[in-house]
Amino acid sequence: MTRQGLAGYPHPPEACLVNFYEASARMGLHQDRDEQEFEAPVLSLSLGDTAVFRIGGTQRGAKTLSLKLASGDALLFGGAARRAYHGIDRILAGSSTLLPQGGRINLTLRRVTKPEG
Ligand SMILES: O=C(O)CCC(=O)C(=O)O
Repeated sequence: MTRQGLAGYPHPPEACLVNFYEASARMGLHQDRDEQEFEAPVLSLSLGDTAVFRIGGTQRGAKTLSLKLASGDALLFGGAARRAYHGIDRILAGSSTLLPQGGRINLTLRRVTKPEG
């Protein structure tokens, strides 16, 4: 792996958001737009139970597609997908034994500020 790592972006992330999903948890469709730097992809790492993930376009109401994110999966929101609406429809309880109590952990690593220079 190069210094740019999975994200293919030459500056380190500045924040890691940790979400824990119990079996009944959902996350509605939203855009990640709190950061100042949109050239950097958001790197999403999934641990534990599989999630049914939904992603659409950059406009609310655009066509969406659904995919399963299993434990160990890494997903990059980069390029046009950086501002795509996305969310979690459901958690498939019991699909992983990684977390003894079940559930899912999602880590999103984010560059927040624009690099200087
Ligand atoms: O849990 C996921 O895979 C998505 C997390 C997410 O959309 C977010 O933290 O903004």
